[in-house]
Amino acid sequence: MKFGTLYSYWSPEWNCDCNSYAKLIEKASEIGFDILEVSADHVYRMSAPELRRLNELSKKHNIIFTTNSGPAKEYDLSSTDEKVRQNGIEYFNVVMEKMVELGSNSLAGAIYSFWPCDFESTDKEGAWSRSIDALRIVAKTAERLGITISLEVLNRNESYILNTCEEAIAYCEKVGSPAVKILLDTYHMNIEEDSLPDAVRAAGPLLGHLHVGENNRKLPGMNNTIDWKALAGALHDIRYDGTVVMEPFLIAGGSVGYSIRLWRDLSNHANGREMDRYITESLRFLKESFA
Ligand SMILES: [Mn+2]
Repeated sequence: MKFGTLYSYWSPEWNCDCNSYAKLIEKASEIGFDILEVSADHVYRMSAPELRRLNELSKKHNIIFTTNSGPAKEYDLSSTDEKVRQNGIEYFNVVMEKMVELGSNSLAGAIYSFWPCDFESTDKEGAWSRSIDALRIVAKTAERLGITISLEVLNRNESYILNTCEEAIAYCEKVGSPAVKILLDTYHMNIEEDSLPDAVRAAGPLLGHLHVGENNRKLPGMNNTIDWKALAGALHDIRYDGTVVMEPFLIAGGSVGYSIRLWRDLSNHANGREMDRYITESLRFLKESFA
């Protein structure tokens, strides 16, 4: 297994330019991560020289990139508006072309719709039908480029389309592409699944990516609300040797706090050095738990 973190851990803002990513590659490597998870939207907006620079830096520091997408509503592959769906198909095609330049072969998130959902529409059957058709087109590009798309199962407050692993398995089977898999996230699973290990076992070879965090999105090991040993057992059972990425959110305020609905500090008012210590300890905990 390879371990990583989402880029946004240290900042209350989603914004991250090329120079900031360059620093994060070095930091992630120093801490001992294998992976830095970057934003698909940032990749979409980066120039060819920027993508090349980050690609070279990642090789120098032995970091691989996974690419995280919480698509804007204008790219909603489940939209009733055909123009919006087409816009989404074109968006993900560009994202994936640019991922190749960056050197990333894993696109993960709520690719089938937009995030966070505003629940203006909750026509699940219609959303499945439209997004499955659109995803089949996007999947062709993924297959051609050697990219895996992992669809994130989200809790009921963030989506109505895929809330459990069982739903995601049925959805993936309908898409029917070897490039389309499932992203399970312990934070969402803890709300929706009867059993986290059983969900992992059910996903089996369809598990393409794993997000880890405690019940309130603290770092793994910070409060042990998740039974990490049982989860590790299930990952072992399915012989998972893929990517495991933390999505910790400790800092309230800013655009990150707003999106995550974090209205209080979970970091114990940590400074930068303490934030580094927390995540270093969490990585050690995770590697020990999953070994
Ligand atoms: Mn997640």
